[in-house]
Amino acid sequence: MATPGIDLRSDTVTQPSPAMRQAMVEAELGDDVFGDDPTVQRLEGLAAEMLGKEAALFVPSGTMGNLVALLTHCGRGDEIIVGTEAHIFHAEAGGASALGGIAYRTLPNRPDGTLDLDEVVAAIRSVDEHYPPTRLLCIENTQNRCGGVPLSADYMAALGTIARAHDLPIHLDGARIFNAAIACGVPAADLAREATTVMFCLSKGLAAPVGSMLCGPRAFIRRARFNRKMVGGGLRQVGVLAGAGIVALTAMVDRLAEDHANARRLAAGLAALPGLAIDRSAVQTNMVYARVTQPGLTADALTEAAAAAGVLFAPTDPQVVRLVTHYGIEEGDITTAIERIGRVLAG
Ligand code: TLP
Repeated sequence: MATPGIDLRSDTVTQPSPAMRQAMVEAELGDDVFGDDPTVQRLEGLAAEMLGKEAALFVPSGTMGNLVALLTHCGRGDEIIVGTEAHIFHAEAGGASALGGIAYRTLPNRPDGTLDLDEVVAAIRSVDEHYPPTRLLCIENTQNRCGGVPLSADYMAALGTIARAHDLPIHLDGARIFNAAIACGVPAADLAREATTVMFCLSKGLAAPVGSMLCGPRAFIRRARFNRKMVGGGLRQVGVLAGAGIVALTAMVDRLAEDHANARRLAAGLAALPGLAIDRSAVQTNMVYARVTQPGLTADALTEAAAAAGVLFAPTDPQVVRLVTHYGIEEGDITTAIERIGRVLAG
């Protein structure tokens, strides 16, 4: 008998809820390139309001949202400050550089996901004909590769003080900003306050099938709309997706707390298994990173064996795997996943 798979590879694998499917069927549509789609307009208004920004733009993916933001903030030859573990630097195919001529000035993320504030100050270049102009500071919240850790409103405020003193805008990759908000117990707008622009994803823990939002000042979003068109992201009757996005924002935010509780359960269960090491203090949202310590076992080999046993997750480094909880994964699935992984490790 085939073992039903428990898919913990990412929160991107979520299926739309019944209410989302209903909203997609019923969405009132228009051609959004002409600015005619009322459902997209409602979603953009709602996103802007929830993030405390003037305006918002629907984009097909988080990667495109970040790219469009960077293309709108920066010109060719400009430099951005970004963490070495940031998705923008690590996992967006170098798009800002390849397509925008933008240089990355990287700073190491500390284990808690933050950038060291003194290092940020030191990385901001003075105006000099030898130097590429520092144009933007990028920060990620939650910080995915540091464990999905949330960065606090206090940290964001400290970063904002530095950025303002240097007249440097902040772009927030808030792919999972609502996970951060739930973990910190504050509204998402509080975490986005210091950022001029914020991108967040509807298609991850919020369970919409497709789509991300770029939020910021009205004039910025107008220019971003032009850049979205340039990179091929102008969509037509996209209210079919925006309808699901509205449900994501109105019905799916608070339930992220369940994913966080499931991640803590998963981390506790896996930490008790010989052959895995987990920093449980880093498990604050919906991600569990586990180091494979069993002699002779690699992350790839464990991933493959677990998949055969009906638990899917992903290697992120030669000895590290990532498991992500999300809508559709229940407490019982966590118990089953721990049992199955335990059996795999026991050989
Ligand atoms: N992250 C995906 C993979 O690309 C790694 C995942 O499974 O976590 N910012 C952050 C912080 C992200 O984690 C991601 C996707 C993105 C941006 C890009 O979003 P999409 O996949 O919609 O382009």
